Amino acid sequence: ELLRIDHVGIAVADLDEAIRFYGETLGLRCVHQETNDEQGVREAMLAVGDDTGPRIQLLAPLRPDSAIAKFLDRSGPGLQQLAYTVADVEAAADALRARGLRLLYDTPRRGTAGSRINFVHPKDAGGVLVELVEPAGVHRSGD
Ligand code: V0V
Repeated sequence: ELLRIDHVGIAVADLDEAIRFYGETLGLRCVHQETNDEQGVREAMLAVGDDTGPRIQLLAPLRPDSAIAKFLDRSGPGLQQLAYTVADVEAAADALRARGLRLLYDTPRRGTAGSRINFVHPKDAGGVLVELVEPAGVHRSGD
């Protein structure tokens, strides 16, 4: 069901400063930037090496009541989520619900670059916020 690691999300206070740090010190290239109002984030996707593997997603808060702002308040900057690519986010969420895990949303929401996303509650996944990502443009029956 999980096809590969899509990205690893890192909470940062200042997106531009973090993009600079990752570029100058680690040589990661920013390949996409977006504001997601519903999620309360400004985010950037960074390519590693030849960009054939998982990306790094930098997540900065838009608002003090957002998930990333709460995370920064509690834990400071650092790893916030692990995201897996799936072919069908509804099917993947249903399968995990059937195994007793709590999904955060009843129906998928919009993620980066037109993807459809849902999350497993970190308390049901060994302390890891697990994201399911169905990339834009994958075929879905019924569309
Ligand atoms: C909270 N907890 C975490 C955690 N956030 N544990 C591991 N990783 C995290 N990221 C722990 C927290 O320490 C508490 O543990 C417990 O979960 C419950 O905390 P809570 O206070 O009830 O819940 P909140 O208000 O901190 O919310 C946590 C959740 C929230 C996960 C429900 O962050 C959420 O809705 N996240 C999903 C949306 C999101 O993260 N959006 C930003 C990325 P103790 O103290 O009880 O032991 S947007 C994105 O990824 C996009 C756009 C994309 O990929 O395309």
